[in-house]
Amino acid sequence: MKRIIVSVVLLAAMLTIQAREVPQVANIMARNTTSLNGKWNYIVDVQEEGYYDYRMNPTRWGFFLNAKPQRPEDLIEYDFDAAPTMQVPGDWNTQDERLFFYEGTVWLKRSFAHQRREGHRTLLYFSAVNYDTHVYLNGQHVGHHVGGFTPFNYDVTELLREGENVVILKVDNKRRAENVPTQIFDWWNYGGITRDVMLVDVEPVYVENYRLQLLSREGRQVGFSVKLNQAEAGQQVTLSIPELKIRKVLTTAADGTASVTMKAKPQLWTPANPKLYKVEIQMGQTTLSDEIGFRTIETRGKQILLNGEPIFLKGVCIHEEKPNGGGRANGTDDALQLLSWAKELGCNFVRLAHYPHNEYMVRQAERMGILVWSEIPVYWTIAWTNPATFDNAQRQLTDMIRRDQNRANVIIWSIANETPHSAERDDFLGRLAQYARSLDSTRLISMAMEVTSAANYKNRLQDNMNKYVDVVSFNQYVGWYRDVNDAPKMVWEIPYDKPVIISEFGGGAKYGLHGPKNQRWTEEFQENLYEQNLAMLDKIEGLSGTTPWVLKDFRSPRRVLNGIQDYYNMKGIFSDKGEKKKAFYVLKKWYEGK
Ligand code: GCB
Repeated sequence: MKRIIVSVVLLAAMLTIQAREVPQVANIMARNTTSLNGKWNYIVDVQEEGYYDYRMNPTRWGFFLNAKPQRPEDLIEYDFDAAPTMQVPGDWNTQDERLFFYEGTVWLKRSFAHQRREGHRTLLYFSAVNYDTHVYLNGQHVGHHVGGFTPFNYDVTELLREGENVVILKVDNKRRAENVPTQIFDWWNYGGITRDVMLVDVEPVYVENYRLQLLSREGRQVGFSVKLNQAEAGQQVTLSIPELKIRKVLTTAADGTASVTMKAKPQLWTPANPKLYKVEIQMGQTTLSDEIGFRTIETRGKQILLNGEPIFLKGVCIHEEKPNGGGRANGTDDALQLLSWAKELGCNFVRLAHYPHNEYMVRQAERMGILVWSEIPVYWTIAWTNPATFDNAQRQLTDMIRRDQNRANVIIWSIANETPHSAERDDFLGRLAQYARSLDSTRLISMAMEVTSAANYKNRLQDNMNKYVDVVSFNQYVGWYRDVNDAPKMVWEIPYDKPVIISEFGGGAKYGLHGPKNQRWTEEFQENLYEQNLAMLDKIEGLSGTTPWVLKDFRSPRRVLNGIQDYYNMKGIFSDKGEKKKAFYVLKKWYEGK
């Protein structure tokens, strides 16, 4: 009997010492955080012996225990503290040349000191880890997450110790058919903890997320809503926007939410005047600061209207990659570098391809007056009939929207890129589009489609997804995957009364390689391709924007031509080093006229 009681007590203790995943806390930059960035020890585990035993069953004695020999005769065949270190955030491919092409499991470990704060809770927050991640704290499994470009967090209060703590991640970036993205994609599969890691100090009841936006221009109606982490009634949340003389005290309902609509006359956010207001949201001892802009975005027939005025989106596609040799971009400096080039081109818009970029990028664009198309990596041949694949895509969509729903510059949520037509794909994407709209009905929904029929130079866009999108976008590669001389003969039929964005066009050139305009890979070839394409695009009825492919040359394992590509997709308007190719000037001039 005594043994049973002891076991029950032990079991109860084990059950309480647990961490759990909680919904993403928004506006991480304003939270009370302790950074866990810096040097992490890593062990490359090609056969995952730190996770599976020699019968391929998950082992209890895995690397997550961070075991150390206790006696001289003990056999432990790994030692994190003797292992090399890499910088976090950072991909592993560009930090260890042996890992340049590596796709598999790497274990990462870091120790940190912690002091408990009575009455507070602690979350362990990852801005993104690519791709499949198991998180352990002090030897305990905290959670498992899939998806490489969105934040996730765990309440680890009970697992934290006073003094030294050890966090260990098993990160696996193997490509798999059921993943999002799937097995094939035209960019580098950078693995690792690619964005910030931190501990977040919160009160037991905290503001999980909120939304503040202009509801209507005419009545100057501003809406604010807030959601707590718990269904707690009677909590007071105060919203202040000092410059607008707004101060509202809201009381939460039984479901832990509250909302209010108020009259306000803010200056509107525009690319020319990206006005942001200082906002404070206070509850209990905690105040969250933000900077928020007010604008409306809508469509009328084939026009996109920003603040009620038609706007032409002068854009460019961007991958989240650093210049000068690649590696995942992260942080304000990288964002500033990439976005300044887009500005130099004359852009007021960027397509952040092909996955949600880091939050610094979106916020920096907002400060610079650059509108954003944000997308999830539902790219090419997704496993349309696999329910887990759908759940994964839906989760990435949710986390992208939850993170950036207060950014005035984000105007388009895109749910897919160049997906092959089928009934299963239509079902998958249809559900995803409806879900996106249910989460956020205040932005436009789009996806990068393809033109499927092209007899006699007649290109007709036919896609069953047309009814789900607000903006009809499609990629076309006349001049690259088709003859450039076809351009003047092309006729484009887009049989939908919706605005049109050409979400990709372009072709490759090696910076500094010169020759006649019909010689592939020369700057002149790309220059001519841009001239022909821009003239052709000018004839498309309802054209509301373009995002040529792509701002700068970027690493891709699919681009193997020696001496020219060397594992770079060369369609950049800038080289990887930031040199301007001739096409830059053609596009810039065209944008000046728009
Ligand atoms: C596309 C894809 C993009 C590729 C590009 C290319 O259509 O959407 O991810 O990198 O073409 O260079 O072929």
